[in-house]
Amino acid sequence: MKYLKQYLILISWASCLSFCRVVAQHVMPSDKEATKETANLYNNLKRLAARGYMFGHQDDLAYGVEWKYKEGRSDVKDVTGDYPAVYGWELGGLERPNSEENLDRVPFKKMKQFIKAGYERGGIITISWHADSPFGAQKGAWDTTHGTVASVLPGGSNHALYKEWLDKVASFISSLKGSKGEAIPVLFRPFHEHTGNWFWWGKNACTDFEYKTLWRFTNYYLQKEKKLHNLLWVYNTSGNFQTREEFLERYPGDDMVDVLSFDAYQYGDPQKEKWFEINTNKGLALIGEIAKEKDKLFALAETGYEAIPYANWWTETLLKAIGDNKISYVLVWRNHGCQSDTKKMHYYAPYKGQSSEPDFVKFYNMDRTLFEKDISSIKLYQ
Ligand code: BMA
Repeated sequence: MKYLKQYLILISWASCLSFCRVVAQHVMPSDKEATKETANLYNNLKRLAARGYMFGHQDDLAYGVEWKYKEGRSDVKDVTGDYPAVYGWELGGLERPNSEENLDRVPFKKMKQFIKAGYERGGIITISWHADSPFGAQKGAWDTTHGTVASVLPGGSNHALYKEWLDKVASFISSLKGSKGEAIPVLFRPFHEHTGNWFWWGKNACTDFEYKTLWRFTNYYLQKEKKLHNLLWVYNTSGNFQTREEFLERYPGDDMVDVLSFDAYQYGDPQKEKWFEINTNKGLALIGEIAKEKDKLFALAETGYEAIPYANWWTETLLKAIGDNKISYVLVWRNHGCQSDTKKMHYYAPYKGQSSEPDFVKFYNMDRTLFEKDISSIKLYQ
């Protein structure tokens, strides 16, 4: 009897300990009602960051340099034999009346299919939104008229219109379902690069308070009114901040953010000047510290070197820019190809035959860089 009691106590202690451990390990993202797959993704991404960072590419499955809408094709896959681990998609244009395609002419119907295909293979989905100015689509998101943010907030002249836009965003996101009918988790990155001066939500176009209110209202509306619980919220500045205060100036709050990030692009010749490498590395270290304190993820949400004119950019520059920072992912922008107006090449991932192809394969083969084959076996949603 005595032994039985001790045995029972031991068992209950052991199960309590393992229960506590499970509870301690499994934290909820900022949305306390997040779906199972979304919460799993959040927790698994935290563990994954210790092992390496995922590579992402914008519009990867839709088109590449000199091709469009070819089933299963991807410039990244043409070069490495593998898909990226993260797929970036863009909602800009969805807010327009009867809009069928986004600002980069990707039909929303096709985008949904690509998102499902990437998710079914175990990939991660991130979505940005270059929403038009509510005062008119002429300059799109690149309209810096003061007062625009204030106009979409409660009490503002465009508030009702803004809610209609959010209804469209919600309807798009809630249509993203996996094969078992589960909501596909999405890393949502609205109102990005807000420390820059080029969007209507940018630094000079609205006050810190207005920006935070825009974020908080959007989060509230999508989560509480539209009941979207499959979003991880990605806070994103441009790469121009120098201090943690600057990075956090418009931070809307831990209760509405899951990933800290910024965007930074390479310009000039990285062989002559190292500012991109140094600045990006410094910025990542800085937001990495904040992420650690706040127990959040962090990422280099957009980067690239337009047309990749330096053949070793991947291992000589980007790899060093990331350094030892335990980011979750790095995403390069879209492979548009030749721009009809400027006749300039606009692409950020190599394609078959592009001069940085061998170096990108080297980058692909590194232990710390994760592509689809690395992550699909880990089952990040379970
Ligand atoms: C920019 C460019 C544009 C594009 C926009 C939104 O960086 O690629 O051509 O329309 O992003 O995707």
